[in-house]
Amino acid sequence: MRNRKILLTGAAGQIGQILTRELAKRYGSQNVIATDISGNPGFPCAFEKLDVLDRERMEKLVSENGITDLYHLAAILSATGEKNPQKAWDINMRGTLNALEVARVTDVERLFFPSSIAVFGIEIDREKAPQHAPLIPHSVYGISKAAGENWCNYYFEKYGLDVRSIRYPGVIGYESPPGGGTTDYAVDIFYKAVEEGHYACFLNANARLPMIYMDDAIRATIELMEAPSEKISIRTSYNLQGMSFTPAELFEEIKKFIPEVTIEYQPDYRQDIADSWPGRLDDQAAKADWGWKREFDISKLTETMYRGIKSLQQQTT
Ligand code: AKB
Repeated sequence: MRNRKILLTGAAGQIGQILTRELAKRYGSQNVIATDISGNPGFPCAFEKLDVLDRERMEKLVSENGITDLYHLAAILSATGEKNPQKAWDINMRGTLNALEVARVTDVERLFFPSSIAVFGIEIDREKAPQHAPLIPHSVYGISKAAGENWCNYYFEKYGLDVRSIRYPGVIGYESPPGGGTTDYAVDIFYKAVEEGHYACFLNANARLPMIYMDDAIRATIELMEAPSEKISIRTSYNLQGMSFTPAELFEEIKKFIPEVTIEYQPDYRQDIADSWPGRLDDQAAKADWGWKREFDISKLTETMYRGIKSLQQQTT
């Protein structure tokens, strides 16, 4: 295999910021190019502005820099997507097709596509969403991710493009802010608990959703991308399970660190999105194919988030 040369789209997003730093550490910052439509949040590697709808510029950046690994992260998430479904469809779908086409016509060897728990709908076993299930999503974001997964599979079958993908649960971390998702409450709650001692939650107390701590999500992504091709049996997208909890359960964990914290529940339109998502995923295929194993459970996550936010606070005071 050639030396890796990596380009990320949507690198300034919640996952992108952390993944870019990790890839720069692992492969050398001279081998990583971060791109985003918004500004550079301080990457340790090269940064280029890129709108993923601009296929010509994407192709130029990829071919001129001899990119081997393309991480196409740019997307509009579930909650923001519902406010402007046409725009979400354009960016998510056209952006993905541009990335697939650019990979096909250049020397890209591997493409990573982030999918989501949003691909599932209410018709499946939501206690443990199977790897292979009918995908009837109820949000425009979910529809675009389900279609994206199938396009990935198509490019693998038709063109032999080595496409790899994960269905991320809600990703929780303290070093980069989430942007416009339904699972964002699980990050917001920590900041509000530490800074204000109170949280108004936009989901119901009992809205159980799959979640994962950032370190596990990043490690899973890199492990999948580094796995030998013959180990990858799924070219749509792999289910990935970290942990599952409700807002009420997370609140109880946070209380162990901040006993005086209070919560109120004010479910809004995002509760409808959460109602259509599974509470847990069956990730047996990821375990069997490339050895996935989570490290963070709810108590390790809570302690890490609490201590991380506290230390950020101390650095700024
Ligand atoms: C969202 O809430 O939209 C995302 C996701 C689960 O894909 N975090």
